[in-house]
Amino acid sequence: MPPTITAFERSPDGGKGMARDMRVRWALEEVGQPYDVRLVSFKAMKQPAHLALHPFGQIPTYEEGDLALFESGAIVFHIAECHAGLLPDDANARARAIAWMFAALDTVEPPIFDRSLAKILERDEPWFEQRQRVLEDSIRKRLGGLSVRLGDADWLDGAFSAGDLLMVTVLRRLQGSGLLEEYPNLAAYVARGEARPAYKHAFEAQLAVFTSASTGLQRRA
Ligand code: GTB
Repeated sequence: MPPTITAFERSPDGGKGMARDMRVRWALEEVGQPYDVRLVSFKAMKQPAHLALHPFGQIPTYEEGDLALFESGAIVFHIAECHAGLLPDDANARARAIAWMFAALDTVEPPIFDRSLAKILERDEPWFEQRQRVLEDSIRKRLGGLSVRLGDADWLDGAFSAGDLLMVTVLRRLQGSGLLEEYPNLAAYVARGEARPAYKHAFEAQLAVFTSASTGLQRRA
């Protein structure tokens, strides 16, 4: 039985790959693992059946045999550990790739996500512009460090890894904001990630939730 992941039945982004099932789909496509997708509504996410899989009532989740996982980073890590292609064999290189996974989720993503959330939830607050500036300065600090470290390399540490996969999904959220574009090597890095066949397959699959009649289940062979 292939693993089953969950995704939004109707993602607020209309299928632009911003929801976090995208990184799990991409990882599965990179390693060539077929998977099923169960599409869930906002209401179903808060029901006991889904809460048993995800304590916070969110997507994505991952079920495989008697294993149930939540947290996109943990799921990508599990996929990378179980299949060749997303983590190097060399122990030190593997440890560094894992460090980049944490850096993406724990250091780079928070100010980027907070900025997006503030744009939705705090737009009418009198301090909105000031807070945006603070968040954008935090983002620039992260992008500056990342840009210097990447330099003119294709990927963060040698071959493409799960660290790059997560970092690209995090940085994508800044596309068109002007912030990413201030760092041309990072914009090119994101474009390189998006050009990977596995990324394209994952993107098309999540977009298909919107473009085809949804049956509540997707199968990716
Ligand atoms: N840390 C967890 C992880 O990485 O798995 C966070 C999971 C999470 O935030 N899930 C969101 C969710 O289920 C979807 S991804 N939200 C529903 C809820 O909390 O009730 C966040 C997200 C949602 C929508 C967009 N978008 O439309 O642009 C982008 C990102």
